[in-house]
Amino acid sequence: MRSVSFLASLSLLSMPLVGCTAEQVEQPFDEQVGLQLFMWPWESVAKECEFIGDSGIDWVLVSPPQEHITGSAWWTVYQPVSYQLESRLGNREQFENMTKTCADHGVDVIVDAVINHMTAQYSGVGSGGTSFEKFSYPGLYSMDDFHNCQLTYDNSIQNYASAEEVQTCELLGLSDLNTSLPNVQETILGYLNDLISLGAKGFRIDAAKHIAPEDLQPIISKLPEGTVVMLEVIRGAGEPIQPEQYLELGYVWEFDYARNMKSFFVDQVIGYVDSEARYISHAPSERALSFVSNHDTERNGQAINFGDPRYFEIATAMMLAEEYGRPMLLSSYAFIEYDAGPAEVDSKVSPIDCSQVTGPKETYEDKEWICQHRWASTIRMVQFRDKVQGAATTNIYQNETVYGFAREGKGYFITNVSLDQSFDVEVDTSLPDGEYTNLFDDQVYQIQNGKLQVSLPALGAIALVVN
Ligand code: ARE
Ligand code: CA
Repeated sequence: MRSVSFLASLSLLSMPLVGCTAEQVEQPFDEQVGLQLFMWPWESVAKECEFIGDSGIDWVLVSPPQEHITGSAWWTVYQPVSYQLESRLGNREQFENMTKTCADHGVDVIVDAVINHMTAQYSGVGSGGTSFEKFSYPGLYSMDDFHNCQLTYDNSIQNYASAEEVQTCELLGLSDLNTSLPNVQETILGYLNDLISLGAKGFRIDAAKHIAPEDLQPIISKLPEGTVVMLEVIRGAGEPIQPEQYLELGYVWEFDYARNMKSFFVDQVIGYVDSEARYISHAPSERALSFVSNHDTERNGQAINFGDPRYFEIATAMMLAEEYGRPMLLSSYAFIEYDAGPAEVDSKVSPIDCSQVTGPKETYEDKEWICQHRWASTIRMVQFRDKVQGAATTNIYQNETVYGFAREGKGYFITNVSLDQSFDVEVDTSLPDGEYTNLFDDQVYQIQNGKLQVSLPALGAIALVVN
């Protein structure tokens, strides 16, 4: 099944927001692996979609496509100037060509929709030539269309413990749209529908935490049937706004998944061993997107990033092997400075060529494209995930820095996250006896009486699957 029919039931969306649990929401699609192509230009995405589709990856998340403020920092694309598709990543025609080409290869394009705010600049000219002021965007919004929260000295969010502040003040000083207004909702819907008319299959709602669910509901409920919605509501301890409040609107990224994955490698202890307890603080699996890192967490220290390529490789494999959520891979570029954008010529991101990449390198140059999604073990694990679909997590093994588990009768994954110690293990794999090839390195292992006996080196990993 290639076409995503998420939130297919519109009646679902007319249900009251209060008193409805996630269980009531239909789950029309099976395992689907996504890939965030951070700051990839449309032409490069289009070229890469053949490989992506052939690999069994089902959807890609692309960076925001709308006109944006100018500058070399990557985050200019998160400051919309208009909803024209004129950006450093490409134009309207290139965007449409990308969605078509990707669809031809069975890959859905999910678009990062920046709809909470516009810019933080006093005034300027955008990437498509539009002149704007912080509270005035010709043909779209004027002063009255923005919140003016007056809750903080500069109108920007200071205190995440105040829900009102989080949703009506300015995130990072970005002019905050008054998303409760019908005309603002209408304008946003117009933008999203335009993207759908160009072949977008769904959206990541950027900064969804900063838009009240009741403001999003009237927008999302009017999207065509089958539109996929993913919401960025970062889980923050003790905050009044939590991902759970958005589950009826779509999927949420479970940030604790990425954080826990990092702590497994850094602290070398797996938080909860039991398969249920492991996800205890997480959004329900059927509503969650799991990820090792995204473009924010690879920069802010909360997750594993390209600086530890072997961690990234093993963690990605482990995510694909685990039952929880729907995984999203990340493919991005190396950086030294937080702000640094990718290589550009004439304010357009230069084409990306991943065709020579088959695995992680030890280190990366500044601005080098890492092409994580081309790593052989990752692609094989995408196929592992397909093959173990529906199989329960069993035979959990944990000792010192070694953690392993089976997807009952179908696949087995084990890793040792120690940096310097190897461990001899004998584990019950639940797999039929026979010869298996490790998806990481082609080494062949024997399973006898369901058991695997092996010396697992430092940062070793084994993934076996029944073909
Ligand atoms: C840039 C500069 C800022 C400057 C601003 C305006 O870095 O210093 O004030 O411009 O001039 C991205 C970049 C930002 C960038 C912004 C605008 O990450 O650096 O600012 O674009 O160009 C909160 C939100 C969450 C948000 C994160 C960043 O809840 O939604 O902050 N994430 C999304 C995107 C970002 C993007 C934006 C939103 C804005 O993924 O890439 O910003 O469109 C706790 C809370 C979280 C909070 C987090 C960080 O964990 O629980 O909710 O996340 O702290 O504050
Ligand atoms: Ca807001």
